[in-house]
Amino acid sequence: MTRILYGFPLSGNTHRVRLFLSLLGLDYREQKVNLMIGEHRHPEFLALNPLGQVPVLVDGEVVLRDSHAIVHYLARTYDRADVWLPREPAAEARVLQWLFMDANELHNGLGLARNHLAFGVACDLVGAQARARAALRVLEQRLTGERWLESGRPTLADVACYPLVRLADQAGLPLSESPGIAAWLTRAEALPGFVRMPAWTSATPGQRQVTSAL
Ligand SMILES: N[C@@H](CCC(=O)N[C@@H](CS)C(=O)NCC(=O)O)C(=O)O
Repeated sequence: MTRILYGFPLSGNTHRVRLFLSLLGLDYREQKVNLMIGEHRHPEFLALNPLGQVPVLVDGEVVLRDSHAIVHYLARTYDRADVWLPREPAAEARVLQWLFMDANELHNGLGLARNHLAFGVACDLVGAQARARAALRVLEQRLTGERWLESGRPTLADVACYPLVRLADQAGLPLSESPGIAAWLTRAEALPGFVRMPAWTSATPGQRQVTSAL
């Protein structure tokens, strides 16, 4: 079966899916959609995702957009032991809480601040960083005494939140005063199948240069 991840190396949303595919040990091919030159607005890509955003996963006949929907699909389809996403409704919803927090509070905080500082995308930086700090406080509180976000073991909650939190320094919010989060990132990076986000080492014309620590 053909499995293709359409994504971009610097995209945290793409990395969420790349990371989970790797943690599940699934084979796939990655097709780069170069956001810097507008490939996400080409008709062929818009046919896959009319929103013009990466990532998109093509899994045989199934075509899905949105990293959070994609990782949910992958968990339900390929994680037969329900290790990453519990079946019991309340336990499942507790994991999903973190996916939605990533898509809302973390994206609108860390994500927008990073887009501004790293890629020059206009935003209210002060507001975005304030939202990011509030979300990071919640994470730090949770991870002070807990090794993982839910269920006492690695779940989709950790996979969902990892990429943007790992990029916090690019949002102007280094994690030096968040020891719980820092230790959690280290634990996540030791998981079997963990893959790093592709490093960004060179400047793109017109963009502020960021040398990723990843
Ligand atoms: N909610 C979506 C957000 C996807 C998204 O914002 N992708 C960015 C890259 S990280 C993108 O494609 N931006 C291009 C654009 O919006 O023009 C997800 O989780 O996948």
